[in-house]
Amino acid sequence: MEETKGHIHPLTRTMDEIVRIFTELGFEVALGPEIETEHYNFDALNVPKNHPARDMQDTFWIKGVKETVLRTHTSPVQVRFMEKHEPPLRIIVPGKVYRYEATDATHETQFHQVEGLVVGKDVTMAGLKGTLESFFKKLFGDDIKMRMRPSFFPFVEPGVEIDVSCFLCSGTGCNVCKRSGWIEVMGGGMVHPNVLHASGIDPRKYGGFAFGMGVDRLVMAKYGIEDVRLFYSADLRLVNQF
Ligand code: 2NM
Repeated sequence: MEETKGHIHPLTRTMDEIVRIFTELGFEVALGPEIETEHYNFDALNVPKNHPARDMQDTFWIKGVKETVLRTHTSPVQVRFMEKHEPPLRIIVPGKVYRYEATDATHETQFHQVEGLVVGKDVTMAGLKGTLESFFKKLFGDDIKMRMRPSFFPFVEPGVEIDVSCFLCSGTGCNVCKRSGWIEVMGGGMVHPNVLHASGIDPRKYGGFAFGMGVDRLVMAKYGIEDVRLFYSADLRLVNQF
């Protein structure tokens, strides 16, 4: 055996590093169940009854257990946390999530997310931008640039997509950023009043921002891993490189 020492999987290492950085920024870690109810996974998050994400094709429904799913995002943990805690709150939720879709080089049915939530008085979009700028500088280095573009998610309004300048070519253009100089790494926005209300928080008194990122694709880009399925293939030629 060339290498007999055990070591931490690159996905776990990156998850741990992201959590450490947010902890330094004053966030608390919250965890919750991977098997969720339709209420916490969709209804409380302002996802309409007819939304395509609820389709059999996109969500794993638990057979024989009505209204029960494998969580499709970690946001239900945030709803559970808001129900139990008074603002101000600042949490980060790392964990596994599940989507029922065909598996290929860039799609797996199980992947990893880190989501964040800040609720309080005077919580603004500028606060979101500043928080994420600090985060990306700690993760990628001081030279990283960030930009926000308008987007839509049912649980936020307004919603944004967040790009960082390519951490591989510094924005000059490479394969990973498809010669654009930018990589889309996150979504976010101001928490929708319906979500605050469904979580027991008065949207007239408090506001919130939230954000979420998929970690698998980030690790793939960082290390040039071309197939997401390699992460769980049990092929030690992959893990032994790290
Ligand atoms: C995203 C994009 C936008 C989000 C919202 C919430 C909650 F629960 F507070 F409403 N958590 N995370 C959110 C918002 C996540 O991921 C792409």
